Amino acid sequence: MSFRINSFEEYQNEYTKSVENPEQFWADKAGHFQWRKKWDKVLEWNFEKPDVKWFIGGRLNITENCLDRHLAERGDQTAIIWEPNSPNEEVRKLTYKELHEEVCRFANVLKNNGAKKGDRICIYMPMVPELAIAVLACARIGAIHSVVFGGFSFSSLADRINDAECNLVVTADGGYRGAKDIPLKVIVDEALQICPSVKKVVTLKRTGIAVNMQSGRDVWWHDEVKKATTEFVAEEMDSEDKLFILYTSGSTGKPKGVVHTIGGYMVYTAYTFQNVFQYKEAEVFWCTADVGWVTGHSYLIYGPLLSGATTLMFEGIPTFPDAGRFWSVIDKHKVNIFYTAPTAIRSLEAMGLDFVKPYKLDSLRVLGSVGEPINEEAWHWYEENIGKKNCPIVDTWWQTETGGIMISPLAGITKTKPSFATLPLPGIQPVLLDEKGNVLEGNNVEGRLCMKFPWPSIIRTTYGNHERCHDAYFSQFKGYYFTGDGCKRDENGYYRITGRVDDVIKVSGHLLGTAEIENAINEHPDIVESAVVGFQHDIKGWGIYAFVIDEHGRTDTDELKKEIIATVNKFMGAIAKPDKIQVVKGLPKTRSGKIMRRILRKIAEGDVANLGDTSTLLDPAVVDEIKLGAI
Ligand code: 7RM
Repeated sequence: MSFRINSFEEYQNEYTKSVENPEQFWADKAGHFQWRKKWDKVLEWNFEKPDVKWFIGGRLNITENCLDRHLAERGDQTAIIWEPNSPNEEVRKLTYKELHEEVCRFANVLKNNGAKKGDRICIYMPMVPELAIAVLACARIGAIHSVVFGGFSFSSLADRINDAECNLVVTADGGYRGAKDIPLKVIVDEALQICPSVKKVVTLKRTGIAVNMQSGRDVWWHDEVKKATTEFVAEEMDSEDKLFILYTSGSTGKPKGVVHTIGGYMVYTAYTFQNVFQYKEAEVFWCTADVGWVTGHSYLIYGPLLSGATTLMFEGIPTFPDAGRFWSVIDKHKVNIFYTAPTAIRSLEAMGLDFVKPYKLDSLRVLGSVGEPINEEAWHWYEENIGKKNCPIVDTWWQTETGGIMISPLAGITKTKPSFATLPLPGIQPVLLDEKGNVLEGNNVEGRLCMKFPWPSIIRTTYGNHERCHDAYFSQFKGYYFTGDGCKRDENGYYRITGRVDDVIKVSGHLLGTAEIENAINEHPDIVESAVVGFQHDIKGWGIYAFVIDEHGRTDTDELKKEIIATVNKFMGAIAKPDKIQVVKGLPKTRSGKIMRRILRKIAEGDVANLGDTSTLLDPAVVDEIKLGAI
């Protein structure tokens, strides 16, 4: 049985096998990895609880599969190419042998600082090789990593540390992002004032800014690695032990800690990496996502390293020093496969072709898109100007909770169609349901996207609160995993994701809960109440529109708006900055006190003439006032 799909016919055969006998299918795939002990049973599942286990009884360490397994054959091959924020700083390259040594060394550092199997370790770092080293070192000692995106504020960081009760934080003094320096350690210090579980902080020196080191708690990365050897026997783990926690926004409350476990995640990320991108020996793969998001976990670190690939990590941003940076990096490192987000494509498209023209881009073979629907215009721009009509585009649909790509073309194998994620990968059984939960059979239908059968990297739980996992994903439609996305199936059975059907929005590719943004806004002492909705935005996909009520009824509101932006920055981070803030006297509510978001969405879209049924409004005058002040 082979791991790789080489033709559309093979895809169809594999798909059929995966549905007819999933256990046999995935056992064959899992057999391609190194296990200390093989599993006793492939799968047990129940979507009502939910309770899903894969490769039960299997024993392994994922880092032996990412690193040790490759040493004999490709020890001297580059594992990670690191491109710094500034094009003038030196590139770093780590071979598999070097990466193995550094991961072992840092595993010793973690152990020396009191970390052990099962501990939760928070990683809050810039995009430097040490971030990947820290992630893998956690996995090597059997600790659970929780990477927090470096753009989150101290308060979001503290929430995540507290939810997982992390006892160790790995950070850096600061990080470079374009022309900005982010004072990471200062943010960590502020967060730790309210995080009693944290006993140790390991800090990498990156920018050299002065930082405060609390004695007994804070140690420097460079001091610690000097004391550590490069040998570390990987901890033997159970297939269903937790590998990581990654926080994602939901429609209510604080972010949820999505939990992935080792065996299934390993098999699925490697399988999808190799098949979707059709990765070939010695190619350079570049995923532009930050490791703070799931895409960075699965397709910058784990998928490529499990496959013995060369993965490129970029510290900076697409527009620094200018909007040609992505294309210059592609030429510089002869990137073969490039995987980015529609929001980046659209923003670079808007900068004009002069930034693309100086570059050859002739190393490219495959282009990928992830994070949100890619509109046809951006798809064509990408295909013509970056791919030179010579590279298949894989529009990959998946989620933090799915661990890996679920619906996507296989590069060069599946016939693509702009704005369609096309077909489910082997092992994936999507269904579309109507609002009442009836399965929509056949083609040319549109409904809510659900999954009726588990795949190896499905979410196992939400950390510390299994009920929440049940409620968020397995309760709306009994017996199914519900994605939260709307979706169409066309006449050929191709899938097109239409967007979220709940109160979360994708802003520049970042998933944000409107409730979460409201909570941040409400931290402002003068804000009595707020309501946040999304509106369509040409570049970001969605923009953030906030309706707020000011306690003092201020009329000159410019100052208030600035303060609100600063508050959101402080309590969430710059990614949640509202694009539009409208100060209102009241919010449209039903008689039972529920905010009628449908109406606010229409107003935010500028569609005030079609507010729909407003008969259940408690006070229709509120809506008239909001309409007049709409931005
Ligand atoms: C990987 C990631 C998940 C949500 C998901 C969708 C949207 C992601 C696509 C897409 C249309 C795509 N994880 N989404 N990929 N929509 N086409 N190719 O993004 O947890 O951050 O977000 O993103 O709404 O539910 S995520």
